[in-house]
Amino acid sequence: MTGMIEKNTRKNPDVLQTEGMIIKGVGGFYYVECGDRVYECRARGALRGGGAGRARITPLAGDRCVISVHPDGLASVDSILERRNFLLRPPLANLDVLFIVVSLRDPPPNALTVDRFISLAEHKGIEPVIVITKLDLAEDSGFGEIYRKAGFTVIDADYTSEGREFLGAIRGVMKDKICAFAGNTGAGKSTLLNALCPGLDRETGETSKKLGRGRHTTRETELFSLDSGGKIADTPGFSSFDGEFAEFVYKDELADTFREFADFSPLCRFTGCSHTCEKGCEVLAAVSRGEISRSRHDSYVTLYNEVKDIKEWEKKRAAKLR
Ligand SMILES: Nc1nc2c(ncn2[C@@H]2O[C@H](COP(=O)(O)OP(=O)(O)O)[C@@H](O)[C@H]2O)c(=O)[nH]1
Ligand SMILES: [Mg+2]
Ligand SMILES: [Zn+2]
Repeated sequence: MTGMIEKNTRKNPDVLQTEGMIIKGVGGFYYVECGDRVYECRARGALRGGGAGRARITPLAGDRCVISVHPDGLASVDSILERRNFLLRPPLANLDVLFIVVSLRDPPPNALTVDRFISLAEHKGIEPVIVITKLDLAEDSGFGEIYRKAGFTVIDADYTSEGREFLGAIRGVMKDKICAFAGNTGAGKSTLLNALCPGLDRETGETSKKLGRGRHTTRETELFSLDSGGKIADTPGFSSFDGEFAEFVYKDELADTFREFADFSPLCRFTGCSHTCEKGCEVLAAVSRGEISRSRHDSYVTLYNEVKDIKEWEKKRAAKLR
């Protein structure tokens, strides 16, 4: 229940507590949306999460929280409610959908980049949705099909199509969800964002070049509301994981982030099969029969090799850094 001031705190009857969502954090302030109001709030001391350990946490855009509103209009964040998931880069909590934007040309599609995004999204319980752009510049010679076959929603963002029905399809997926766009620089994320919410008017390729902005413009992650329902994160830092990959899916969990393996992996001859080279591997058999795309399996093997030598102690150290 948001939007309404719900109850008085016992300590001070003039202080009202309510629940909302952080839509932006900047310079020690958090902007918390409660229904149709946004409160500028300070975080009150160290905040603790709602999870089992109630560890200290840094509030993120997307976090649900309880705030106190004082009679003089000042407001503060009291606590962060339990998160469904969170990402370090871009800093976002409770993401429902990750739109992976991939252009058929300029730049050409890179299956490994797409599969890396998908794997991380699946690992975090975020639904990956593939959006294909620049269909006016090149034929789709089967890229979208790889992902449709693997069980993903694939949306063709053809701006030349009559009525641009794909926008309706994307809005439909976004309804009541927290969403973000990922994809290589130049894939068409800002263009798509502008088409979905014209009021936002994000810089696209040409303008950002003209202004000489680099890749790492520091702007805070902010959630915008769509008129059609749902929230979209404007995340300048979410263009590509290459070279700045902050999070891994470890090898024991990796196969589970390739959803089309699920029909076959339980049938492998050996438990603990890595599905990379083993005799009696049913995933490999499905690849050779064409039931799993070779391109998807190639990405799996690449990601597996990246993480296979990470030791337990290194995992623990990485977990502490979070
Ligand atoms: N022809 C064509 N150009 C596009 C399409 N989508 C985006 N662009 C152009 O591609 C360039 C990069 O797009 P932009 O939205 O800035 O990509 P971003 O880096 O992912 O935000 C811009 O010049 C856009 O106008 C498309 O579907 N077709
Ligand atoms: Mg952009
Ligand atoms: Zn196997």
